[in-house]
Amino acid sequence: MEDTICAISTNPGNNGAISIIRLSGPDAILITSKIFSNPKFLKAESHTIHYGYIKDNMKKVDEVLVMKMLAPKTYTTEDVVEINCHGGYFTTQKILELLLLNGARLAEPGEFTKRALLNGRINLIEAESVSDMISAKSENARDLAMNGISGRLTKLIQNLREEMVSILANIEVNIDYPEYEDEEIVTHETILPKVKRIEKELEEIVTESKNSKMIKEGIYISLIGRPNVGKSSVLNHLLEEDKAIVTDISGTTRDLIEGTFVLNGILFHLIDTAGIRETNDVVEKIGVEKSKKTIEEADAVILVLNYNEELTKEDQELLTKISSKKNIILVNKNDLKQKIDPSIYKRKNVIEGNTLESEGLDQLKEKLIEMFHLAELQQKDINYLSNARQISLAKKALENIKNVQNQIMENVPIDVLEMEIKEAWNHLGLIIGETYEEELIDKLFEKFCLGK
Ligand SMILES: Nc1nc2c(ncn2[C@@H]2O[C@H](COP(=O)(O)OP(=O)(O)OP(=O)(O)O)[C@@H](O)[C@H]2O)c(=O)[nH]1
Ligand SMILES: [Mg+2]
Repeated sequence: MEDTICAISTNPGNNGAISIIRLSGPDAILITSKIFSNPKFLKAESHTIHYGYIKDNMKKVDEVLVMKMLAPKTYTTEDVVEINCHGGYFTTQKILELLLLNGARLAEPGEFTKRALLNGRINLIEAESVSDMISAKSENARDLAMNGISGRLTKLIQNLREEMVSILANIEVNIDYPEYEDEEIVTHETILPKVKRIEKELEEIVTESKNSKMIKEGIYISLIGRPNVGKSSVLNHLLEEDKAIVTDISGTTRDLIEGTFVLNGILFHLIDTAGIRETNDVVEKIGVEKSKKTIEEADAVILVLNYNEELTKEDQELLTKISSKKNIILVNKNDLKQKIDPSIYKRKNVIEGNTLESEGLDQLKEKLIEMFHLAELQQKDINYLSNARQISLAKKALENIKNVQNQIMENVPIDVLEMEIKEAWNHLGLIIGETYEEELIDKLFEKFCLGK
C-alpha cells in the first residue's frame, strides 16, 4: 500500500451537479498540489476545504473545492484528498487523467474500503455492509446495511465470543491451577447453563438471518394464468404504471415483464407472464414455457382466474401446479357476470376483485404482507447476518455449541469440551474477520464499485 490510488467516487455515468474524485495514499496531497492552483493547500492543516482551479499546465480545467484530510482520521486511515468538481463526464475524466499523469494509480473496485479494512479501521462485517449499503433498494435493506456499518452486528458477535472466552478461561484455570481454591470449580453442571444461553442466542441469529436475503434481494412473485384473464392489468395496477401492453386479444403478453414495488419496506419483483395455453405459435410457445418456469422459481405465485368464465382444464392444471408453492388465487373481472364455479372459494387465499375499479388489490397486498410476515418484521430490530458467508459460519459455531452439550450429556472430560468451544469461538471470529484469508478478501472486493 505504498502507492497512491485515485478514482471517481460519484456515479461516472450521470451528469450530476457535482462529481467527487478521491485519492488515498502517501502522495495524495503532493499529487493534488501539482494540478491545484491554491498555493496554501500543500501546507494547510488537516480536515480543511480549499477553493481554486484544477490546471492542465497553465490552462484552467475546472473550478473546484478540495478537501484535505491527513492520516489517520480518514476513511482509509491514509492521507485522503477529495476533489469536488463540476459533474460533467469530460471534466471529471480530465481531472482523473491529470492525477494519473502526476503519479496516482487508478484504484481497483472497492480498493478504498479494502485499505480501510487492511489498515484496521473497519472489520469484515463493516466492509461487507458498505457494499450492501450502496446496492440497497429498500428501506429495510438500508437498515440492515447500517447495522453492519455502525458495528451493532459486530458487537453482538463479540459479546458471544466473550462469553465463550470466559468459559474457556474458567476451564483453563481449573486445569492449570487445580489447587487454586478461590476459583469457581468448573463442572459439567456449571458449564451447561452458560452453553445453553449461547446456543439460544446463536439459534436466534441464525433463524432470523434467513430474513436477510429477503430484505436485501426482495421477493419474487409470478403472475400466472390463462390468456386474457387480466394478468398484465393486475401488474400495471400494482406497479401504478402502464408497464405491460393490455388488449382483449388472447396472447398479448409473450415474454416475461418485470416490475418492482415496495411493501412494508420490502422490495417485490412482480413478473407478468404469457397466458398459459396450448399453442402452435412458435414465439408464444416459448413464452408459455417461460411462464411455467417462473412458477418453480418465484417465491410465491399469484394465479389469476376469470370470474366471468367457467374453470377450464388449464385452470385446474394450474391450481394443482401451484398447490405446493406459496400462492394467492385472484378471481378477476368480478364486475362481470359470475360464471366461475363457486367451489373455488372453498380454497385458501382466494381474493376476488377487478382491475377496472382496482377492487381487491389492497386485499392482495395485505395477503402478501401476511404471507411473508412483513408486519412482524417491521417491529423487529434488524440484527441479521447479511450474507451466506456470515450465516454459514454462524451455523458452524452453533453446531459446535450443540456438540458441547452432547458431550456434557455423555460426561466427556472437560478439557475435551474446550476444543469444541474454541472452534465455535474461531468460527465467530471469521465472521468479523478477526482472522481472514487473503483469497476471501480479494473475492469480497471484486463485487465493489469503483471509487469506494
Ligand atoms: N371487465 C373487466 N375487464 C378486464 C379486467 N381486467 C382486465 N380486463 C380486460 O381483459 C382484457 C385482457 O387483459 P390483460 O391484462 O391483457 O390480460 P392478460 O392476462 O395479461 O392476457 P395475456 O397477456 O393475453 O395472457 C383486456 O381487454 C382488459 O381490459 C377486469 O377486472 N374487468
Ligand atoms: Mg398479458
